[in-house]
Amino acid sequence: MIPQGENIKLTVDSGIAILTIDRPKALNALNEQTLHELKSALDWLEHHAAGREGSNDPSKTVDVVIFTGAGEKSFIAGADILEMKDKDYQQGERFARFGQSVTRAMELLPQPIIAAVNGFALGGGCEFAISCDFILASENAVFGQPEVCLGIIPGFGGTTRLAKFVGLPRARELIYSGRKLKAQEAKEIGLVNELVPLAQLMDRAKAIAKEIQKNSPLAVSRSKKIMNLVYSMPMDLALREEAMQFGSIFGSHDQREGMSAFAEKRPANFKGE
Ligand code: DAK
Repeated sequence: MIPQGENIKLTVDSGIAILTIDRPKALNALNEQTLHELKSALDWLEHHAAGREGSNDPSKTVDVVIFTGAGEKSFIAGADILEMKDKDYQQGERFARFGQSVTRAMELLPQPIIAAVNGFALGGGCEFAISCDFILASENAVFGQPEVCLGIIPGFGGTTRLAKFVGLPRARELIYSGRKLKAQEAKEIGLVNELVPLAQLMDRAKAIAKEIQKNSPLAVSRSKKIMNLVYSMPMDLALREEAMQFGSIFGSHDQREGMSAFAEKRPANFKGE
């Protein structure tokens, strides 16, 4: 069964999953319950990647995930400030560690995740967006890391990941100032890949997902893995890993099929194996 939660909705259609944070009363802010529900949904998605054991039911195999917020105003308005405000040192650290494990699970998910940012992506919301593979945003989107305005620091990976999107000097400026930036500026500085009117956001995200879906799921997930490794490894080790992964994909069904299809001038039939 596809997992659902009080604050999370997960649907799967033709290999494209839509994972929605749905907590309208708090502009989709992430409380602990929502983080737990999100983690369960990610576990399920991981087990339903093409070629995984347990993914035998093709109607539930997932090639690409679209991650969004419910409604027209907010993607995720951050971690839940009201739930966080009375935490002590240990509770704060535990909360940050759990949130980090969820954002890390997103990076490690075999399938690409497209963030479809439909409004406020503040604090933890921005951190969840940058834990996706790339960001598509609506014209009303607003990004920011306003934690310092609340007397805290980014706790779900923002101090490490934001720089990967916008470069270290700009990440510093955004985190130290806590200022909010509108969608257009987010696009100009490379945080967002593409801007679309809100009404077209999900259609555009699905169109990109379909483009990705035409390719070998095995090759796409390996590419994702290597691109994330580059950030956690010295360059020489990352290149060695790339060469090993490149080599190990030879002999797979998808490699043989993709190259035979090219030679035979026909479309490839990939299996993710
Ligand atoms: N948490 C809880 N409730 C929130 C919320 C949030 N982050 N954001 C909005 N809400 C709630 C509001 O309290 C309000 O509830 P009611 O009063 O109706 O009950 C409802 O959502 C609607 O919000 P507003 O009335 O404020 O709506 P506006 O359109 O006027 O303003 C806004 C929208 C997004 C500009 C405003 O709500 C706002 O500034 N929200 C807070 C945004 C923010 O500062 N986000 C960053 C949160 S800090 C860490 C772990 C994680 C993190 C840090 C450390 N460790 C433990 C170390 C991450 C931190 C954050 O994400």
